[in-house]
Amino acid sequence: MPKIRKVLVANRGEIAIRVMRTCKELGIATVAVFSEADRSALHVRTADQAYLVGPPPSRESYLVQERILEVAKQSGADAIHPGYGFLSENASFVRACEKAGITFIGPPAAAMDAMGEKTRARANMIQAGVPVVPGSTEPIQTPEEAREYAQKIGFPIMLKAAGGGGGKGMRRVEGLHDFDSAWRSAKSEAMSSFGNDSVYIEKYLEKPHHVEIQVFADQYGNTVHLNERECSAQRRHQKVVEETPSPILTPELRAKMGEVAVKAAKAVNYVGAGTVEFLVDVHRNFYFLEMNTRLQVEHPVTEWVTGLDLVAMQIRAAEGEKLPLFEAPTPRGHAIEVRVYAEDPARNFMPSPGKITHLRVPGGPNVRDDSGVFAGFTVPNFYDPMISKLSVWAPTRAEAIARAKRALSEYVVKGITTNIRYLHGILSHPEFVGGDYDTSFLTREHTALLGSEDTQLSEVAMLASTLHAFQRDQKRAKSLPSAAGAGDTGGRISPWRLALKNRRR
Ligand code: MV4
Repeated sequence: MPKIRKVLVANRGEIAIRVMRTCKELGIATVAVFSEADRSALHVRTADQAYLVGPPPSRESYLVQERILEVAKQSGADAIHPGYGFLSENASFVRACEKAGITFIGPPAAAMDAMGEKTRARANMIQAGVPVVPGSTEPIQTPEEAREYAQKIGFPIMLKAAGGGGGKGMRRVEGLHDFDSAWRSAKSEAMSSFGNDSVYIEKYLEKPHHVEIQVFADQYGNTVHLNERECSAQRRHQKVVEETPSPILTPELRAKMGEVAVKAAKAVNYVGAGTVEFLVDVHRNFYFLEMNTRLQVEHPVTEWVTGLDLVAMQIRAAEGEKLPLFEAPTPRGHAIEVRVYAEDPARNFMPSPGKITHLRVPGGPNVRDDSGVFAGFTVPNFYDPMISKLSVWAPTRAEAIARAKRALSEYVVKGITTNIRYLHGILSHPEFVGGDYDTSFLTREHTALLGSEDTQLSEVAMLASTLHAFQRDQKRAKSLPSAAGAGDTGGRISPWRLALKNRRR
């Protein structure tokens, strides 16, 4: 199999840069694609070559398969890395790459097909002997049939869209009394999200953990797992904090879940990096939820504790190299990732795009910042508002939490609002520190995590004292026109400089 010499990265932001960094280390040339909103983006500057693919909306740029393939041919790229999101789990794009003679750095289309639809994935997993959440394998056709099935397995149940995951078209049903409205809304949301209104039923699991296993396979069927990531800190099905090892896993449970994840990947002839998601209940039973057939946002925590470069492994697997490891590496130390978003937690996490006027990025020992932005960059409002992933490593979980908080306290982003304080709040919350937080944590502790009245009041107090110092200094400046420190302002000191000079912390 020929070596890959030039990779087109069909993505933007931090993940495009992440992929290009490894390419450079491997001596592989890189091609960026960008939309009109991303002309000055960092991924464009990072690549050896860059091509405009269309207007800002991703439907008209990053998602246009024909255009991306055209750029691949024009630039002489022999492979495409899709990153995550966009075309990364699109089986028809994988087939189009194959037809065009370009290597898709990812799993085969058939593996994506086998895992894409939830009911099909469940049927495939049952066949393979992988435990799935108890429920139906086929979509349920009529509300009568559904009610009957629900009564058979017992309430509460979950109605889920067959078409796809991510919490869309999902409804908890307590009993017969709220069945009909849940049925209707699940169906209509499934239709608008996936263009498919099929719905099936699962037993509802109370307060589950979301634990996922990273798997990796070469083209010859050699498959390993690379341990888990605890991803229970989510809000509205968006992960906010991820860590590994999971504080709730024992070595025995890790080995068991890893073995099942490998079984799942082998059952669909998986190749490359993939993630098998599980729900873990209060009794520590685990159930297959879905498989993500791509490199994930949170892959850095796995890289921290295994020492592996997952992107390099993806490229090697795509080139047809044999997997160099045949059993799971023992996790070394602890890693935590927090996702920094351009959003305002106080305004219901509304996206806060705009120009970054000042930026200080954390550093120091065992701190990694995967970012797609820089000072002067305007965060577009067309895409996901995640601006960086901050990840840290330390020998123990407690030290990793302390390090992540220290790194967050160094982070300065001005011009836009971010969730940095909110992230600090999560890492300080006793439930997070205790390690047994489930998927209800962020929603349940929403108010506490928004910052106590105390911190809000202290902000007001700080503003008031700055204003007070400013007014006082203005008075002084008037009565003493040649105040000390003047000179460079033509005899008058800037009131701002005086206010800052006199401010006491
Ligand atoms: C569930 C569940 C409880 N019981 N299924 C949410 C996203 C989708 N991928 C699956 N999800 C859930 N499925 C049953 N049968 C609870 C969730 C869930 C959840 C799962 C993972 C991470 C965060 C979550 C937050 C709320 C609910």
